[in-house]
Amino acid sequence: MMEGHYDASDIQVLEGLEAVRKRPGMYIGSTSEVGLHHLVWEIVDNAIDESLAGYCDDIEIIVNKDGSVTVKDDGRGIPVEKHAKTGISTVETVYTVLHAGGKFGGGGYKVSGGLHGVGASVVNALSKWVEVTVYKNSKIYNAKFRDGGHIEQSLTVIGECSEDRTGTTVTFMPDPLIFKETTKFNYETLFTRARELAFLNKGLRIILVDERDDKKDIFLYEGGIKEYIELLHKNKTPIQDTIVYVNGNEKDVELEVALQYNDGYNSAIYSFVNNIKTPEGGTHEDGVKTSLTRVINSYAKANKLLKDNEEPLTGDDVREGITMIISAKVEEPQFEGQTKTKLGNSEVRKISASIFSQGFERFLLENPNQAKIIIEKSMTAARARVAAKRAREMTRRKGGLEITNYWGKLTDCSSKDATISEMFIVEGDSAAGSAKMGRDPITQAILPIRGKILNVEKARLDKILANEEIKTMITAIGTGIGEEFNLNNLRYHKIVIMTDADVDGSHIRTLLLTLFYRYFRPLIENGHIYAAQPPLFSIKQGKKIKYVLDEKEMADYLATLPENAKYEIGRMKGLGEMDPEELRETTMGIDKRILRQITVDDAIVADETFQLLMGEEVEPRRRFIEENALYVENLDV
Ligand code: 1YM
Repeated sequence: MMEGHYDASDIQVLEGLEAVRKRPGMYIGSTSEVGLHHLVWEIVDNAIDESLAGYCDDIEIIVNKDGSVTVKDDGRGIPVEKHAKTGISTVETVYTVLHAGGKFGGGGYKVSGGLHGVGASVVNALSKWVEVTVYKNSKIYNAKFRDGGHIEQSLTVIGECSEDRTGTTVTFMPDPLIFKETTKFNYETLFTRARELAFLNKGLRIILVDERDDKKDIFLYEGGIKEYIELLHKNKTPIQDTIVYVNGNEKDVELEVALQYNDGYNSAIYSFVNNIKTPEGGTHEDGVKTSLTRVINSYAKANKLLKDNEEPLTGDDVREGITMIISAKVEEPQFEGQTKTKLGNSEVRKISASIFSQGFERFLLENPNQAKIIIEKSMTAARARVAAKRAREMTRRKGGLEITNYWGKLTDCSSKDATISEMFIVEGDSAAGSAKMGRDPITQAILPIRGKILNVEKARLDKILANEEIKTMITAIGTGIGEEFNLNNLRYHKIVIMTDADVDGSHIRTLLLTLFYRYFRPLIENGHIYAAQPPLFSIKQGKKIKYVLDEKEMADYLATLPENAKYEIGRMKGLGEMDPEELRETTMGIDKRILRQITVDDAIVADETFQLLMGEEVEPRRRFIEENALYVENLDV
């Protein structure tokens, strides 16, 4: 706008307003139905500013029979004296000079959507006619404008009123030359925004009247946004019996937050700056969200609800099921983003976080039961998140594998050092029992696998993946599978398949190798998969026992003995019949055991075998299994 002195000649004034008529979209967004309704809010904004300044309690919005709209307030009334710069009354100046915010009045009062009456001249520019009436100084003042802001009647005293009667009444008729689509106001649209404004400005009464068909609504919320939450939760199931309400003031920023959790999983956050919706969020919203996460985490830790070794709750965790309204009042808001509905003022982030933290911390301390409900909700969300992630990791592979955080029958080792940790996948409960007792509990984990898996021989791999023990195994390995595979998350550098050297044993081994080959191939490629080799024979000489894997090894060993040596040959029982000592001595103890490291070639053979296993013919299947049973070769070091 022009600086310095200028007189308010009609010509000059109209130059400004003509600009608005030429490009209405620049001032009210569009000339559609949405733009039309902006006219109402521009005028209402001035009344709301007056209420924020503390001078107005009632605002009335009336849609008149002729289609015009009247907005009334009981504030101080727009100043009527001659304006120093324009030489005409302030009322006429406000309505005819296209001015920037803060140029009029004393400043220092809160601004709502429209900046300091800025919108009034825009409304005038886009109206067929406007009439402004001011009640002030026991007088009634009136000014009239026509066809985009031409002064029809300068501000004139048209009557008297009682001393305590003050306020401003504005009536305008939208210009059909501008609003070509429609000039008809929609009651529903007015209703929704009027109610929202009443929620956002507690204690302010907004009356909405439609003279076209006798409708009237009165909005007055002493609880403000707290009552808004109640409304939003009307058809939901809140899990708290109170609504969290925080408000405060810091360095020209005023913040109000109300929130409540429901039993759902979505989060509904509505944020506002100076009564304007900020669907793109911004610094006020960021500050509150960050502080919500931080305060909940520190409360959960301080109260031992969250252990030190547990992962902190994420923002999504603490926002699950939340309904929250954030309303900030900022002196000079900077709007950014695609639709200019994102608050950019960086200082607001810290201030919002600080105000909200203080109030919310206090709420949690004063309401431990509510705090517990909130923390539990967040922790459940965290658990669900972890489970969902695993499920996602699994299901991303073909075949719908579902997995929850499933540790099943795993007896884990106590070491968290993967490089020294081993997991034994053991066939049969009794063998697993011995293995548990014979193991080194620090480095060796035991996962029992029942023969029941055998029944899935005709099942597709994805069915096998749904098997409880397999699920546990996948969880225990920790890497995820398929695309999600991450070797860094491997929990055991040795995964040992420990099965009997019989048909069932080789069947299980085949199945597991196929699984590793298809879904965990890097584990094989990096040498993490082993087969345990329980010995077939024992050679006893007095107290000394030598275990050998097969006949050939036995023959080799016996050849080393003197001719007159006395010994006793025993045939080893199945894994399930060994006692813990035997198992440790022969198969598990790292000093004596023999492990066969599985190669990719082994796995390919197993995979082919698996294909065959899925075939219909029984005999070749059985033969194949027996022929492909894995034999002892490599000595583990
Ligand atoms: C129905 C619309 O415009 N009310 C209204 C507007 C103003 C004031 C009071 C007001 C403001 C100030 C001092 C001030 C406006 N004044 C101006 C300006 N209702 C409606 N009610 N006294 C009264 O800001 O200091 C612009 S709007 F600029 F003239 F002060």
